[in-house]
Amino acid sequence: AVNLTIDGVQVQAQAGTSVLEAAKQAGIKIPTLCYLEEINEVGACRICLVEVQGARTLQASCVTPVAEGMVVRTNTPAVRHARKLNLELIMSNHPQECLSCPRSTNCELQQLAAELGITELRFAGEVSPYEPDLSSPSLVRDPRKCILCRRCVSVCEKVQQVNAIAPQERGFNTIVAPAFLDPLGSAACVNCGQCALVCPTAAIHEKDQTAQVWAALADPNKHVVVQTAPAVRVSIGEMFGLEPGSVVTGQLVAALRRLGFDKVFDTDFTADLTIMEEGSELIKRLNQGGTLPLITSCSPGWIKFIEHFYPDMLPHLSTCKSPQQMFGALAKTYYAEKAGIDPANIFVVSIMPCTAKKFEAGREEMQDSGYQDVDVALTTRELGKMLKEAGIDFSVLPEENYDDPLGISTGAGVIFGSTGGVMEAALRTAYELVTGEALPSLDLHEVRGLEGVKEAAVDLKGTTLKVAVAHGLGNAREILDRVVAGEQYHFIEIMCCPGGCIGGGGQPIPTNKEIREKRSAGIYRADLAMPMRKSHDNPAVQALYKEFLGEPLGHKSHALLHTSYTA
Ligand code: HC0
Repeated sequence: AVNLTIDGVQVQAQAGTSVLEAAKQAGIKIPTLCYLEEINEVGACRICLVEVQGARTLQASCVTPVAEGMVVRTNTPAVRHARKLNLELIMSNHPQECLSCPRSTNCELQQLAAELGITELRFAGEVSPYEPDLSSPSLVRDPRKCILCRRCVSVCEKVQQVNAIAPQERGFNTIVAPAFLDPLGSAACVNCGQCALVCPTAAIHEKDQTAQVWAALADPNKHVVVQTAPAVRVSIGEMFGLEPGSVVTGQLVAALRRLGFDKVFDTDFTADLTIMEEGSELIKRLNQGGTLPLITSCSPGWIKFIEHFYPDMLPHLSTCKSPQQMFGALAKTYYAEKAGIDPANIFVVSIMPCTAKKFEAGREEMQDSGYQDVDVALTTRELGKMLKEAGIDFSVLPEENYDDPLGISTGAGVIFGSTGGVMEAALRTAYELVTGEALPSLDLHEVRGLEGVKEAAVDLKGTTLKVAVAHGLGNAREILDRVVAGEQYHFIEIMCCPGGCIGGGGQPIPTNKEIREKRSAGIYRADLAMPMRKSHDNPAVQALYKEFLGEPLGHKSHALLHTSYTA
């Protein structure tokens, strides 16, 4: 350990720790802006400056390692003056649009300006020459609001290993953008939105589609149905001051009803259905031969990633559409028939923790009902905004139940929202289908948790199924490379975002490791509280097969619930 003094306090820290982290451990808060623990430690913004005795200049504490005998001061007139000046310079070319900005009241720049006591704009400078980029189906890049902190670049490069954006040009013209300043919509961006999640300002945010939903809700000719993704029920509460991971399923249903949706359904229903289809596909590939390992296909950022970067591995993907898309296809066929409503008048809205779901909903293949299966996919954040606009006080809502039949689900559907959940749900069903016996324990702890790559071997009474789980595309690469190198697996779950959907790019800001852990714990609590925890026990799914689909992988399933991929 290294001994140093920070603001007169004796501090011990591990060698290699930054002064910023050492101060934090000692209870001393140094303000930061570009810093993102373990992801973006670049010293770009110069807000975390401190005085280090003996150094000629102030030092950026996020990139200055502790040293034996170091004497640090974090709160001197020189430090305060320099931080403030640096922030004023960052603000000098920032649009003064706080009142109408999508990140207003949840902007780190705004908050920091308040914390550092900036009360006037002394340097109204030249502004950015770039226009917002609206080309992506999922995300809006607004370079005018970019403070060049590099957080988005680092998360795209290091966590997702996609490298869709990087700093381009020089000096005042520096811009974070795809290579050759291509529009984001034609770059190899997978729409995951992890950039939007870490952006301190509104330089990258989701494409706001709330106006389309308001319009549909106000249209008397439209029958507007909504589905809620598994991960939204453990995060939406955060937008109303609740603890991350609070399970608010019933309040979410009540809130959506008050917004005016005609039916409130659940993506968990089609998550259960996915298990029936994908489980059957796995068993078929195991028994009759077929490309193994089978890899899950429900995460649209992951799908775009494999299409761009590993196209020769596409035969490994399950042909199952994601639960969001299965829902859309069934809402405009099965449900339309059952309810006697013309599918042309049904408007399907999804509430997703995800920005890539917007892209997925617009994919050309996703029209098997004869219409665009899902009309609009909103993020958790967009729903939060709509509820606020409608004056719905989320925290005092009663708990209500989903509508029948597309709102009935099991705990297996809920756990889709956390990394490892699809695998665990699939094994709960596959084990029974193969062995004819119930799993000794429904909880598969080996595939839970936030470790990047998880592996397990499951004994199916005679056959050992080797499975793996990855979340975050950097980890996906690692597992794909293992497969290419000849490692044998039968079944792999890949989710695009760190933590799975609970850490999705459309989730409330902030989303960090600690918050992901709390949301994940919420998911497993919600699973435990469900009366049924295995997808094949879902009576609404059983009825769907009996009344409409026939059997898993049957003719109708093939037409409505399965898809193909583009290299
Ligand atoms: Fe997910 Fe899904 S679990 S991708 O992580 O499979 O977004 O929450 O809705 O579709 O169900 C996201 C979350 C979903 C889908 C489901 C899957």
